[in-house]
Amino acid sequence: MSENDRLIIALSKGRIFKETLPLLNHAGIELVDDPDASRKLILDTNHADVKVLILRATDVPTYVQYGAADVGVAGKDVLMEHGGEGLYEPVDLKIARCKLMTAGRQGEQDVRPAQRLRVATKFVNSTRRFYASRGEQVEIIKLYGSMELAPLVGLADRIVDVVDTGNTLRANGLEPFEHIADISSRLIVNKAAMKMKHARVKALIDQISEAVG
Ligand code: PRT
Ligand code: MG
Repeated sequence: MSENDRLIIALSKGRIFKETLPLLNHAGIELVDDPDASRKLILDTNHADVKVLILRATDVPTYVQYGAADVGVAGKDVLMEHGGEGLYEPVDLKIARCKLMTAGRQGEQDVRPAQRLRVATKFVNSTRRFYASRGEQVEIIKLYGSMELAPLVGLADRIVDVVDTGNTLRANGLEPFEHIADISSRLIVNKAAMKMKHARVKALIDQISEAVG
C-alpha cells in the first residue's frame, strides 16, 4: 500500500464525533474500535487503509493543515479562529449547530463601563474582528473554558462564546446580546491531499454531501 492510498480522518470526541459517524457510515466507513471504550488515539476502520484520529476540537484544523490528516471535521467557530490556511472547506455538514454570540449579565446590554469594554473569550480572533467591524476598541482577555464565570466575578464585562439552548448562560445569570455568526461543522480537506489523493477524497466528499442532503 502506498502513502497515497491511505486516508487519515481527524475528528474530535463529543458532539461532532457522534453526528459525524452516520455520515462516514454512508460513505462506507465503519469504526472497528469504540472510542468511548478505548484509549487509542488512532482508530481502525473496516478499511485497512482508512484510520481515524481522535483530537481536541481546536487541534483538528492544525492536523489537516499540515497534512498529518487528509480530511477532518471542525466547527466553523474553530475554523474562524484557525484562519483556514492550507485547507479547503468543501461541505457544510449542518451538524453541531449553534451561534457565536456576545453575552453579559442579564439586563446589562446597554451598560457601558467608563474604560474600554473587557471581553473574555477563547475566540480571540473572531472577537477582535467583530468589535473592530463596529469600530469598537475592546480589551480581550483570553480564557480556555468556563467563560460564563468571568462577568460574575468582575473579570470581564462581556463574554464571546458559542450558544445552543442558552441554558448555560441563564443558569449563570447571563443572557446573549449580539449575534456574531451561525455555526455548524464543516468537512475540511488538506490542499495537497485534494490534489494527490483526488479520486479518493472526491469520492468521500460526494458521498458525505449526499448523506447531508
Ligand atoms: O470540550 P473541549 O474543550 O474538548 O472542546 P470543545 O468544547 O471545543 O469541543 P466540543 O465537543 O464541546 O464542541 C465541538 C464543537 O461543537 C464546537 O466547536 C462547536 O462548533 C459545536 N457546538 C455546538 C458547541 C455547542 N453546540 C455548545 N452548546 N460547542 C460548545 N457548546 C457549549 C456552550 O458553550 C455551553 O457551554 O455547550 C454548553 C451548553 O450550551 P447551551 O447554550 O445549550 O447551554
Ligand atoms: Mg466542550
